[in-house]
Amino acid sequence: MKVVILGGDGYLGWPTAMHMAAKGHEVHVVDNYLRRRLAAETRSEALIPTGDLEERADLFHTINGRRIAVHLFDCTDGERLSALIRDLCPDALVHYAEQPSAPFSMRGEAEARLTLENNLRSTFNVAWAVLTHAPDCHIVKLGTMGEYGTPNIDIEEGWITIEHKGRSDRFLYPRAGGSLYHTTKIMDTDLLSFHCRLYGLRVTDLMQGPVYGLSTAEADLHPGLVPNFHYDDIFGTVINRFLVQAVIGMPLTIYGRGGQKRGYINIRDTLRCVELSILNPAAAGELRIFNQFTEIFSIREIAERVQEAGTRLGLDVRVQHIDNPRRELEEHRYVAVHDGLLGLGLDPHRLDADALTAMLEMVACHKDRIDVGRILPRVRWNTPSGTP
Ligand code: USQ
Repeated sequence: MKVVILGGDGYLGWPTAMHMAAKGHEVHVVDNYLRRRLAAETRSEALIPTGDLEERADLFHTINGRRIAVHLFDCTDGERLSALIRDLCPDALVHYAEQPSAPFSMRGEAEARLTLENNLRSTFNVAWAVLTHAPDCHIVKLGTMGEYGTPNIDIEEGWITIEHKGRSDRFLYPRAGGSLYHTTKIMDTDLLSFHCRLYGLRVTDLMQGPVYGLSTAEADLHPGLVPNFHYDDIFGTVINRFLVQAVIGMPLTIYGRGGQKRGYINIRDTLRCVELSILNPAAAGELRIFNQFTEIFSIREIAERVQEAGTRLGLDVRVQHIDNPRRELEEHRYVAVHDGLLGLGLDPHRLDADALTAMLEMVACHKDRIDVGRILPRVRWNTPSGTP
């Protein structure tokens, strides 16, 4: 298949590109290095420096023999994106080209505006480029479990049938984003839903939970192929942050009471989910939604597991509840269906002691690069300016 990956330089974009290329697909990546720029501006660079896309694609070619084509432009530029889709006419397009950080989007007006404009424009441009030049192309869009919020009823897989005054109909499941970033993802889903209903676009929207890990089959081939592993408060996700904290002997930062539950997924499973979605496309006119996570944990449970694994390695891992910089429920129900991808053949990796120990060992190899100054929360949700 011919696959275009937008946001191909990202934590998930680059590993997805290698995974799909290694499976024999023709892969094209697009990126404008927005996340690298934002990370540099907020002192949030990844733990392990990575080469730019051209360097990584060359390295991958030398090691694996397969080429990944690199296109450097901004997906908010509709003309550039349309021209690429017209020239390539891909079978599938994976859309990761978004500002991915909830804390960044809550930092202040400029960051909120950038998140809103970048995410919605890129999604709108994707819909139009595909409709105009490759209407059969299957769009695989990265959404987030955070679109649903933390409702007091079971979370269905994207859609819910509602009975009202003796009649029933099927609707998108109610959404309630906890940050502006999450809200842009809700708006993306609505945009795609509209274009599916009216013009027959085929879309799979993947509602993914926080991802963890830095090992994939291809990334493990060479240190220069590693994903952009962030551990700071802005771009780092919680498990990756806890691994780093454990390695440097800093107490694990549980925000508030730590009863916040989310659905987590190993980066290896993310790649498989995207591959399974591509191999089993949505029908024309269908907005298919999968909940992309494998296990649900509270923050307290994650901290306990990291502590256990760290103790195995002789680390002194402590846990500290700190003031929650976010506005979120700290104790709540979280029951979410996630059958779709399992039905397509996903065989999940578990967050067990062996997995955590292996990740701690990998992080420990880069201990000298860890900057303690970027770990504690620097953004607060409680004022529109993001300041404490
Ligand atoms: N948390 C802590 N301590 C920390 C960091 C986070 O207790 O040091 C808590 C947060 O308060 C939150 C939970 O961990 O309750 C998850 O936070 P996170 O930073 O791992 O994830 P989040 O900001 O929600 O965003 C990440 C990705 C985003 C993706 C989302 C999926 O950055 O792109 O959409 O996970 S979800 O969380 O399901 O919405």
